Amino acid sequence: MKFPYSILFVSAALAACQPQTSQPTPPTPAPSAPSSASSASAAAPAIASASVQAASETKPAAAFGAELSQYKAYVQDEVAQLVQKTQQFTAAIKAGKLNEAQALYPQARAHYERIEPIAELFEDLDSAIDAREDDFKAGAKDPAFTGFHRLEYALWVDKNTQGMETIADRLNADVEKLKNEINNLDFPVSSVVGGAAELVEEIASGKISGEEDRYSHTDLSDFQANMDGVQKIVDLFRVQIEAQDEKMLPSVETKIKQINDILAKYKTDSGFQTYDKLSEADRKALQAPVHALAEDLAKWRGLLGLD
Ligand SMILES: [Cu+2]
Repeated sequence: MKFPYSILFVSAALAACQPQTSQPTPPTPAPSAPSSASSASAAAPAIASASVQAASETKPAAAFGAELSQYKAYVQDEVAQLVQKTQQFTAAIKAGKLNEAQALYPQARAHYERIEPIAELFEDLDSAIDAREDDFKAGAKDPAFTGFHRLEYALWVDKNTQGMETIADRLNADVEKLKNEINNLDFPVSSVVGGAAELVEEIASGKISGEEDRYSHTDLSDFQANMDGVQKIVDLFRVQIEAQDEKMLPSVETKIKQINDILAKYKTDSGFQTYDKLSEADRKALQAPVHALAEDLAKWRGLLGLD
């Protein structure tokens, strides 16, 4: 689950951006319109026009078409695998095969966690697929609680898959819906770049506690998948970032390597060691480079002229 951020900003910016591709920017009419990014906390349409202006001074969002279509192909490929693995996972649940379902759980999730940087673009499906029990009044047994973590609860806490057929079917339907939605979705470049930074920050400040996979403790598999998804975005924009700031890319790559090296220590034949085996010091050692990476990535939208 990725916490949504400034969804209003994103849709306002998008709406404002679309005519941009065929028409020149109209002159800013209102004298009250913000003249600098620092006044960007005003009303949403004003923020949008300020961001469009800033972007067109450096590089118009339309110029990232090649990167965005590459990214979309990556997301589509991950979601296709998500659909397939989720079918296997839920088939094991419906057949009452506890061990098999437990083994498939992190494998299916990995395909979802790789596309988590853009999860705020499909907020409703994100909560249906990846919400935690904290989001529900009655907690884990709340009838509205669906998705991976509800099934995780059945597999590791109840150790019983009885009554989970409906949740299993719903998860299959939701990932299928996601696949169709992705096909028709425009990925705003600021959401892709900003989403990567937000996700890494969320790992450092939230996921690091083990909250995401609290019943199964398969968190390290999710972290690795998140990092894979972030790496993909870093790779897409490396040329532009290098052109803007020559120290930024080596700095980011050093941190990604530090994180991947730490994760590699916990690899097993079947995936990763469970997260409950990590001491407080182990978690802190992982948190430090993740936090530092988040700080670097937070500058990328600005470097790309998207703020
Ligand atoms: Cu998640």
